[in-house]
Amino acid sequence: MKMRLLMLSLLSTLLACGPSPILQHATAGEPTQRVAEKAETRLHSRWLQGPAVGSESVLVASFTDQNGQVLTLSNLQVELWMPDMGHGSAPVKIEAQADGSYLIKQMYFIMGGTWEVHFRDGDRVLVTLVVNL
Ligand SMILES: [Cu+2]
Repeated sequence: MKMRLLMLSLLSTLLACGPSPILQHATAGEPTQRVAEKAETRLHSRWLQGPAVGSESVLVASFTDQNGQVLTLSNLQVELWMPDMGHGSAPVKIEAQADGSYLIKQMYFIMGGTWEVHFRDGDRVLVTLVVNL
């Protein structure tokens, strides 16, 4: 009995999704979370479509510094990446908006699982958005 309790508590420890300062597990109804690579860059994002497997997802994203000032990016690059399997997806389409935000279209999450959306300004990684599908 004691052994069984020990096993159970060990199992629940292994399965626990405790809060992590780096990677926070998504709560139900909110499949995305932000992982800041550079503390000074904040991502503000909103899904207009999806995120979904197998159909186009569309995201609006903007970036601010720690003071809330909108960052002007010279060369925003957005890449979908599936870290567990080491592959990406088709290139997305980025449209800069007049208010400093970006409309990111043609995001195709081609299979279920954990995806990362990498936002870079040129070679500099700004922030990664984790999407669990
Ligand atoms: Cu995959």
